[in-house]
Amino acid sequence: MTEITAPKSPVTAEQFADEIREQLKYTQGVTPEQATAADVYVAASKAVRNHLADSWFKTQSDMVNGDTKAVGYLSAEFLMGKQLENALLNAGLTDQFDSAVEALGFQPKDIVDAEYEPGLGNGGLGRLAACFIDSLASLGVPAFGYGIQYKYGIFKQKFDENGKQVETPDYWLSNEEPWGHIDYNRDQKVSFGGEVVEENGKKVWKPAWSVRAVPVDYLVPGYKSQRVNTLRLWTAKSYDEFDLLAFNRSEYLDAVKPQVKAENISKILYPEDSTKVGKELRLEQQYFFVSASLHDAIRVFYPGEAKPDLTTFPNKITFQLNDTHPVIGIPELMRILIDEYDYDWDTAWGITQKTFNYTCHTLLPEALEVWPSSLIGELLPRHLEIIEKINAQFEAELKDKGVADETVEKMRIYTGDSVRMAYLATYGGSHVNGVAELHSQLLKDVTLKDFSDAYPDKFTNVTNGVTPRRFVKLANPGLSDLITEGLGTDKWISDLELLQGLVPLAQDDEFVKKFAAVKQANKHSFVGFAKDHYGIDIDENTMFNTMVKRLHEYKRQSLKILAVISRYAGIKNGTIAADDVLPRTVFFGAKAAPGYYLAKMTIQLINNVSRVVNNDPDVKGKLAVHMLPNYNIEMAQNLIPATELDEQISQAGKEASGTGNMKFALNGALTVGTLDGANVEIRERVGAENFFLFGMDVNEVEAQYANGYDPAKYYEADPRLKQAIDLVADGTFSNGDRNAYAPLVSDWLTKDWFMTLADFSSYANIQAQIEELYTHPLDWNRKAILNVANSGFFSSDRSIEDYLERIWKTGPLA
Ligand code: OAK
Repeated sequence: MTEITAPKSPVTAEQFADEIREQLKYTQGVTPEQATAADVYVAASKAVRNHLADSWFKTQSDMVNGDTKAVGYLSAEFLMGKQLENALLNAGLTDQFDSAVEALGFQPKDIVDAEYEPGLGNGGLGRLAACFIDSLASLGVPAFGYGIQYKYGIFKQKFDENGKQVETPDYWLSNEEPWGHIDYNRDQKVSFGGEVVEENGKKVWKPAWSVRAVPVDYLVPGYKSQRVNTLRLWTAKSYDEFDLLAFNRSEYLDAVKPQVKAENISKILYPEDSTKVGKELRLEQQYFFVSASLHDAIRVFYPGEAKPDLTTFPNKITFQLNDTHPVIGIPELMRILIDEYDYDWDTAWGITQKTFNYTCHTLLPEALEVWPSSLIGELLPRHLEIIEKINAQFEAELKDKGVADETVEKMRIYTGDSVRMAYLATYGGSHVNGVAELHSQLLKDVTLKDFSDAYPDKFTNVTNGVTPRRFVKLANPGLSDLITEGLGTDKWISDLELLQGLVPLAQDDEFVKKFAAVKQANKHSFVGFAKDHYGIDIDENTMFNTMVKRLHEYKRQSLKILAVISRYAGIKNGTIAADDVLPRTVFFGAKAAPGYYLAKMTIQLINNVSRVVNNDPDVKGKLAVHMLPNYNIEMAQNLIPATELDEQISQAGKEASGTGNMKFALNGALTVGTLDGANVEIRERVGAENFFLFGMDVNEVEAQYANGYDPAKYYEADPRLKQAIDLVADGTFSNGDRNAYAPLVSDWLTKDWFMTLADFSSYANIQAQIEELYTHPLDWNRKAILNVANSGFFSSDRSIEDYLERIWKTGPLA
């Protein structure tokens, strides 16, 4: 990692306290005596931001003046989590902050907790983007994250009295937000609609309406790197003030219509995750942020140049397309080059193809975006023409390569009716990557097979990672101190492979006991967190068993809840002997897309199983189930370090990677999981004997599909499964109402697309092995330590290094 000296200004705790006081007085307008925790949070955040400013300016000028290529990470989502604690850590100001706020009469934790978590992402894809920009800055690589500053983030989840998910809006900007800096002077115009005409032999787009894209800049400090990058999130503003004539006619709603239409673009994050969405507003959002970002990059790298030499553009910046959401950037860059800067098609294509790379984050066909041509034609008529031409060129190229006509037909980017964004991205960029070995292999073998046959060199893998700063150092201070003690250094925070040095300590009983004590302390603090946040009582002397992630059928929360029901029934009817029952607390956390019927019903079922189980004296002290509302980054940071057994139980071949799996392993949980996504690599690294594997692998799943899968067969074959499903069907978890879960039960018995039933027996059987090990705490904790020690590979720093080497071909600033 590059060490860069200056311009960081060291500060004492006293000076930092004065800076906070100053912010309170002169920007907040309160005296230190009047200040609340929320005031101090805002003041301290602004003080930290001020400390980062010089490094930020220096990073920008080094980037523009140096010859290191920058990275532009184009992503519709950045799920950042709370900022203050992370910024303090990375800026090296944690100790000063702690003393300063104490001097002001506050507890540091209360100040940090006063921050409202920004939820500008749905799940894995958005959180990965946040980990990546942390790692880019920490490695000293100049980078921009480009996205949207949604006014409303991912919905807040509550449960009604029947256990159903209720979504409430997340207006995260309702209080002062000290991190984003709105920059009205670096706005961009983004246009839509209208028509394309020919003028002097040139195509000219005459748009019908435009919005003003205004950047809101967030500083992204690297950990001990002295580099501060930029996360630039665009907000949409109207060019039209309200229509005074309409207003005077008392047509109040009409008067503000244009303004509302423009500002709607950045109003709300689509709450879908790996599910189908195809809405006009979403395409508007995508084009809005991508067009603004490309123009912004040209402005940044060719300041003041009216006729810049854009053939050098790919040497200045490489754009990573975070899934298909920003793929409209490919025709947009073509349009900019041809229409705005007069390049010919071939030159423009050369530049464009060199500029972009595409990461695919899914294996679900329905999550690969396909837009109706009619919609693109209406909203972006010039782009549709360009896409048609790209497609024609592509088909010709394939034919030249000798690809068979029927294969060319299957590969078309533009079918006449629709545009396949994943295909456009694959052809329009230099590289395509999946996010774990297995996923990248399946992309080549199945999802994008024809493309991989035609362009084998484009395809590569970059296994995901997570930032050790947020997910170990901040989330798990107890474990962090123990690791530092064990290794004799804290360098692991920026070089996570050093965790390997813990391997021998897994044989040192004293170390193992300390490790176990840290886990117990984390469980204890989670009990307090859960009491404060959810009002629930948890027994910390039970095994903490967690499944947190988005709710999706392929992730198979159903499998977990059916196993819980089976266990409940087994304890109640004595098939599981009382002495054999290992006390467990099962935690679920999951948001379902608001329109995803079966996913929402699964949440309702979990809540009602929880109600019945937790109130049944027969299982008291043996089994408890909690569906924790509103799973978010804060909950992850508290629950993951307290977890002993993690569930990664998706159907093999469906989870692209998973990143929760990495967070749990790094925090010393053991995993029960299938051979799916990055589980495969985690198991390889931590050792098969330290991972609870069950279920079918990809080939077995494929064979089942091919042979005509029949779930009912499995229902009949395993009495535990039959009993669990019967209890759902007979009203046990719905106050006797046999219809409540009928759609879910019927889906299990007749369709079960993700083969929950087929994997049930294997999953239920492995529980005995898990529990046996748990009754030997030293052995369990040895394995947990080996999980930590061998998971250094799953740092997002390593992922970024792989991107630099395999795709971006650039590196840190000098
Ligand atoms: C969201 C929308 C469309 C396509 C994919 C996603 C998504 O969130 N995918 C997830 O990305 C993560 C980061 O790569 C992976 O770890 C998850 O497996 C994947 O589901």
